[in-house]
Amino acid sequence: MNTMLDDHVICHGITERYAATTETEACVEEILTRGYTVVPGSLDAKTIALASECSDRSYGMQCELLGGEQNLARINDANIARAPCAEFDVFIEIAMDPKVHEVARALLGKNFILYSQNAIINVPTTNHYQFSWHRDLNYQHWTSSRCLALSALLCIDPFDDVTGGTYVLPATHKVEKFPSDRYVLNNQLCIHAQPGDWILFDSMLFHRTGMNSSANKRRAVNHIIVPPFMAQQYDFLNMIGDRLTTDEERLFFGQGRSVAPSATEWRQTRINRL
Ligand SMILES: O=C(O)CCC(=O)C(=O)O
Repeated sequence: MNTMLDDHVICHGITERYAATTETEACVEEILTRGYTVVPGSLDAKTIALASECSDRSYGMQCELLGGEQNLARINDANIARAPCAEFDVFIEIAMDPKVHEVARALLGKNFILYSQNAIINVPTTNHYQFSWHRDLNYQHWTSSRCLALSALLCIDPFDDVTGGTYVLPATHKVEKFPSDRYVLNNQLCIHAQPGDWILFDSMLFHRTGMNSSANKRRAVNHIIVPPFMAQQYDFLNMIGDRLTTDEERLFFGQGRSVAPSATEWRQTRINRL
């Protein structure tokens, strides 16, 4: 028997295992097992640079619309651009990255929609509400055998110990309760990534934004992707329906998912489809 274990895997008493023969399968295995993975995206440097500029501009526009940044600070919502796709098309392109959709399809099945899209602007030495541990499906303290939602965080700037990567507690998507302080401090780890990478994670994984002690902003765009039985956080179709150009975009942003005004209209819609 070969006992050199560092570069190959031997096992016994095992009849079932993952194969991970494709990139997508490898991502899925990591998300199902430890709760997260990091993959290079499909977007070029020019698109990432545009997303960087547009995150800041979108946030500025939203502050103005809501009566100033101080009002967002009062609701713990400073330095987040919510649904930035409403202001800039580049965020529609980002939300449609085929690499992310392939993983979403493998985890959630053929039908999935966008629950939310938020740009997180991590300003040096400035508090951010996302510094606190949370699940993206807030207030939920139960687990499911299948992945219920996929979070897809596009890194716009470098993610490391100095800029404040994303901190995670591996495998906690499979544990109901939030762990003790002692467990958190011994087991938290900081994900490092490059601009253009996606951090993909089970939305039930406990995570937080890391404190930024660099000299520059650290930006990211988070997407929560869910099966269509879950209601969206924002009515994307209402906001950007007229700017969507393909059926795939329209379905992903929620076409056909609004609540039926009555049981008769619910039936009529189905009859009209025949
Ligand atoms: O900014 C990050 O690193 C994580 C963002 C986050 O926690 C969130 O959007 O829920």
